[in-house]
Amino acid sequence: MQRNMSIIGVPMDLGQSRRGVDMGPSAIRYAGVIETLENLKYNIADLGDVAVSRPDSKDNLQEGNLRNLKQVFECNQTLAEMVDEEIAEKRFPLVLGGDHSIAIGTLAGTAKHYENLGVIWYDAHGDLNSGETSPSGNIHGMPLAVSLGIGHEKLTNILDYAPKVNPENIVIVGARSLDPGEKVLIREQGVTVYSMHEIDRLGMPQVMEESINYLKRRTDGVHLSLDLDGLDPEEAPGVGTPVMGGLSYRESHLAMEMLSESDILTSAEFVEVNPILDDKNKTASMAVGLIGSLFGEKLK
Ligand code: 6HN
Ligand code: MN
Ligand code: MN
Ligand code: MN
Repeated sequence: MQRNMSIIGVPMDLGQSRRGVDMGPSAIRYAGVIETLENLKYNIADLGDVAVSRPDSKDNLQEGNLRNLKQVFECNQTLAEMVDEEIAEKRFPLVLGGDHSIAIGTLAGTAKHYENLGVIWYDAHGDLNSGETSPSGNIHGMPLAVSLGIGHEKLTNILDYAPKVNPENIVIVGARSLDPGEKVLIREQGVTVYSMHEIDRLGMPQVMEESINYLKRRTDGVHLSLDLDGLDPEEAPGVGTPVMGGLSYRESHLAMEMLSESDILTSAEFVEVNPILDDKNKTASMAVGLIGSLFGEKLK
């Protein structure tokens, strides 16, 4: 794993409807992410937060079925350029959200650098909607579809290329709330999904082993996009779209430890931490605990 790492905060809350997730990067920094990584001997450059513009009342808030498209696009464009530059300078990008719409920018900046980027999407949701299939109009439910080239052209074409990712290089882990259009897309495009059903049947060790081996065989870089709502909301309450019956903190730690051992990751992001809905910064602290395991913290 690359020892030089850049942290990029993205205080974005316009990709969904509940305020507070814009404070996610602060909460994760407050919970000690930099200290944790420095103790693990990474050279950290904290690049601060990407600017997110506010929609004013004159703006057309909804284009098609996409809420705040203009602001989400602008922020992701900037994020994509930053991620691109960090990778070009051989620094590992660690992006802190913010709602999951920011994966649009992270993946745009990342996928340029690989022939065949793999993606692990750790989430209760598939985030595979488009304006046509979305039940909410919230762009945080769309970033994975956007990376496949499906969705509004402004979003799919960031950095002037599309698609970013091959659907067969995507593995979703923890899904338990998929919309009808997302299920169709998963079948049609050959996305691999370990839903809670498979995780219950096989256990996390086998799920991660299969995922890692699969991606190792067919990709030349792997991005982890970890949505904290993949965890069970009883344990990680500080998220905007909680779904019961999720992954435990322990299972998630194991997943991170196995990823760390595999050494396949080339970029990562942790998203959807909402401190307003949290219980004493517990969810942000979990994010930092998981980041520690992901980057090599050992229990003994
Ligand atoms: N997330 N599938 C729902 C929608 O509105 O499209 C929920 C999306 C949640 C997105 O958690 O990042
Ligand atoms: Mn998500
Ligand atoms: Mn590529
Ligand atoms: Mn989610």
